[in-house]
Amino acid sequence: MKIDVLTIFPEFFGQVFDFGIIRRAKLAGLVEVNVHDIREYATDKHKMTDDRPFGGGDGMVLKAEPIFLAIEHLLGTSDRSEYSESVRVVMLSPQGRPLKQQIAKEFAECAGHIVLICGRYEGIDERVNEMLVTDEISIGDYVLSGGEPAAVVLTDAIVRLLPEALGSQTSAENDSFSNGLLDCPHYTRPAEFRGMSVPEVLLNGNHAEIEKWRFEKALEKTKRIRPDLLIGENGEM
Ligand code: 9D3
Repeated sequence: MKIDVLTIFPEFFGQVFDFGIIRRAKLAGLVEVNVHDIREYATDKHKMTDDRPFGGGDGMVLKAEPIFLAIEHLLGTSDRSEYSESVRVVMLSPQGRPLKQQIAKEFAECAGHIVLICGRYEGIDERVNEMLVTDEISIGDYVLSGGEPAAVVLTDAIVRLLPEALGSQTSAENDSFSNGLLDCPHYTRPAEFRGMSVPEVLLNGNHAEIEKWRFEKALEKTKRIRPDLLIGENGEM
């Protein structure tokens, strides 16, 4: 898989892809991640990447041309109907579909080349969305100052799902959300720490009882913190 990030702040990404699972996946040749400065595709003498909005208003809008030129350089076309089947051009924006584990899974399974466009300012020229973008994604209902942190989040969520990116596939299957529940509590040695003891059931070696305890704790925690995860799309429990 290849992931290209388009941003006006390339330095933001410094070493963010050089740790843990993403680092290992890169070293194993499972993924290549490259960050590109949109400014390098600006054609005017001041290398302008943004301009004032038509119709007036506060703030600046990212210009279409540098982003079209960057996509043409990376994909050979600026017409999304000509993209290969495995190409995704993702706009990170507050207007996007909220990111879910299922979306990361679909990208990990079906995408071979992903271009992430990081929005900024008051927005981006709409012709970028009309001609280049295949998916518009938000990472949640809160305001960021740009799409860069969202690009990191999405990259992490996708790369760790690539086959063989994790040491053992079982840990991906045991993740929160893959069974629709939050994770159960965990403990390690010592069995008593500053007067706080580990639940007895985890120490007795009865694996059927341990699995039952873990499921009950996960269900109890999900009901309390995230009851929305237990309700189906049609409102049933
Ligand atoms: C003035 C109205 N705002 C739109 C809701 C403007 C605005 C806010 C934040 C424009 C851009 C941004 C920057 N945010 C992102 O680019 C972004 C984002 C986010 O703010 N929240 C959750 N996911 C994402 S993905 C990209």
